[in-house]
Amino acid sequence: MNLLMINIIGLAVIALIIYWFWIYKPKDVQAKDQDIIKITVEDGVYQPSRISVPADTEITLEFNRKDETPCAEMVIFPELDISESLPINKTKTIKLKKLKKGSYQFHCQMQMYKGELHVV
Ligand SMILES: [Cu+2]
Repeated sequence: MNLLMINIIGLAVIALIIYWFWIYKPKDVQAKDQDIIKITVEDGVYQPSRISVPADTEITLEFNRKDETPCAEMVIFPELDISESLPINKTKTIKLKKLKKGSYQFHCQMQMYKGELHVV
């Protein structure tokens, strides 16, 4: 493999990383009052990772962790004082209180997994 090829591959990898971390924005999933939103924890992403919630409604999140790496073990909602460990291949239910308008992040302890609640 010559040097030019290596450079091109290197640039492609950098472009992919930039796309993944800064440009790629999945669409919001719309939740209604009393909805249960199932979130799969796998391959470095929460699926779905962006959830739109009407203000003053109560929804429940059900996390299903498939990623066995310790990275995925915790889910933390810093603004909501929620910090829960996620068992592997089991459902972890987190019932959210009524929220005021705003954005609330959730992530694993290293912030590799990231998600956001949009309360509107
Ligand atoms: Cu992590």
